Amino acid sequence: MTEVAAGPAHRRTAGLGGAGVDALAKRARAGDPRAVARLISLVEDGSPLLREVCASLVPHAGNAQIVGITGSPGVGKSTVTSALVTALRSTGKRVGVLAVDPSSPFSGGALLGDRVRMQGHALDRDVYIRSMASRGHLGGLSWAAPQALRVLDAAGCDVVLVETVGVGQSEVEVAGLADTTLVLLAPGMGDGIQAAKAGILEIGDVYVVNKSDRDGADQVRRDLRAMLALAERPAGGWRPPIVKTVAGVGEGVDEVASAIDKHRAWMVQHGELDRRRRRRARDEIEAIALTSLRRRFDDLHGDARLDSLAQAVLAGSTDPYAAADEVVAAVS
Ligand SMILES: Nc1nc2c(ncn2[C@@H]2O[C@H](COP(=O)(O)OP(=O)(O)OP(=O)(O)O)[C@@H](O)[C@H]2O)c(=O)[nH]1
Ligand SMILES: [Mg+2]
Repeated sequence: MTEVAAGPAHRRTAGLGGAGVDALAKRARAGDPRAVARLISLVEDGSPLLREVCASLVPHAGNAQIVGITGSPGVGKSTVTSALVTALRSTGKRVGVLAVDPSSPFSGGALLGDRVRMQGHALDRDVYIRSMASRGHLGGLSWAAPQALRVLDAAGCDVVLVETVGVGQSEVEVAGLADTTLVLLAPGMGDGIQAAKAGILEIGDVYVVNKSDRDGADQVRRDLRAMLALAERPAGGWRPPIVKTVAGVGEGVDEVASAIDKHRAWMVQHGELDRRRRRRARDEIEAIALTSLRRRFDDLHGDARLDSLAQAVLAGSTDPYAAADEVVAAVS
């Protein structure tokens, strides 16, 4: 593993002009872990240099296979991720791991456990591991994660595993980032009910029943199979397999890797990979556009403008629609 850790923001960006960004991008493409780390820090910080970073990386990205890994807290995502890294490395692939925490405003602390768990890869130069918090960024995960993925992609990773930490919308969000989404469940966690509630029956391409050394794994699999049979999926579509694992000892992990490969082959054959990537590019453009409009609005003292428009609406001299038109015209 190459720990591409973060440093203080001012040190990360100091001395970086246009030429600096290009040189940095070039070094990252050559696989220099410090350059990769710095570029991801720029993403985390929402640096104004991101436009240049993005422009110089885009022509070199698009090769990595992005695999999202999601599931309830403690279900075994990091353990499965680490075991998958081992499986992928044994086939000579260069691997990136991005652990994202969309709910936490802090970077590092909450993910320390993951780093410890990943230490089996500590000496491997062909594994990049990075955790990233979205820090309440405007646009959040939808905005920052694609850019971090692009850095790892352009740095030559064949596969990038994205683990989301936290609960709530993150499951659905990670599915939007990935070519293939793994949904993990485990016995004894009430995961069957959670699956139905969180909408993960629609997002999984491969389901993994981890902790299969515990009682109840077969029941989880049966429940899941029954629920998947009822979930709405397009006819002739991909039928997600259910794989049992004991991730801590690597059991079933090769089957997971092979299910990921099969899903990829199916997507290529059916044009689904292109469709997903196009949808992702659309989402990214939309997120950047909305963020930039919002920023412009704030720069134009949107609050003060809103106050005076609100006064005008209350005084009856304009109506909310006309007032909104004025705001939109001011930022476009
Ligand atoms: N019995 C058993 N324990 C497991 C298995 N896989 C993981 N664990 C244990 O489950 C605990 C949680 O595993 P993690 O991999 O950290 O789970 P996670 O989903 O990444 O957790 P968060 O990132 O905190 O949401 C750890 O103590 C693991 O050792 C398994 O197959 N069987
Ligand atoms: Mg974890």
